[in-house]
Amino acid sequence: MSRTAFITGATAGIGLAAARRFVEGGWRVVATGRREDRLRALQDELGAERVHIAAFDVADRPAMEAAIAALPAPFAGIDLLVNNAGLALGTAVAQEADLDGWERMIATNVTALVTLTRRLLPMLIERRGAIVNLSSVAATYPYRGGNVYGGTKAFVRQFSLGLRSDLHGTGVRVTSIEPGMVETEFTTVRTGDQAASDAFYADMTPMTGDDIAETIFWVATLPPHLNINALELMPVDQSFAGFQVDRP
Ligand code: 8X3
Repeated sequence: MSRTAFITGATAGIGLAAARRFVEGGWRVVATGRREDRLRALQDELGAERVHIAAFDVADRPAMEAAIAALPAPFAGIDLLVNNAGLALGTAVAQEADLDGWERMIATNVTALVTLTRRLLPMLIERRGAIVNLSSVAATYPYRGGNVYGGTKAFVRQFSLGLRSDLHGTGVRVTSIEPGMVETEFTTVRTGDQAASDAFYADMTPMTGDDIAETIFWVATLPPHLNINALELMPVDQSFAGFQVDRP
């Protein structure tokens, strides 16, 4: 029997790659995101029998509720929630950062993620489903200018582990995926500057959305007695060594 994955942020990057990977693996996908034209293109590519699209901003709770209520029958039973939608805004140090950017990151990366999770949990428990949350290496390794972004991703990691505790005995699996550098729209969104993104990934080999999608698919299709609690990935060219010494 074909299973259904609900993937947020499916218009680009990891979410888009995951939608393709799950359909290729025989799943149905509910693909959500803000940009309807991109969702339509994805549905045209993969077929309406396999992909249901719902265009809404995850931070808009009434829109999220309406999209869930409107799921057509073949897509109404969710077996896997992939909480992928999220963003970084800005690289300024905390003392200079933009508060609106901070609020938006918290609204999307934290508030929307817990809201959607809470909303789908009864169904996921009923179906002995799974949750894959996209955290980041920034959850574990702080870096200059990472402040609130890193804080939101540490929340995602710890919330995932907390969910595991709460869901013990239900058969529901929960995983925190924590990637380092993945070349997607991530850095262009963060900096507002394609050239800055190109420079960030220059002269090294970053991971791709497909790399992470493959990992999510692997986690979701392991035998049901196995739970990957947390999984940290980096490109070989990236490392976490980063102490700074101030020598005035
Ligand atoms: C962001 C990871 O390493 O590009 O989630 O800052 S990194």
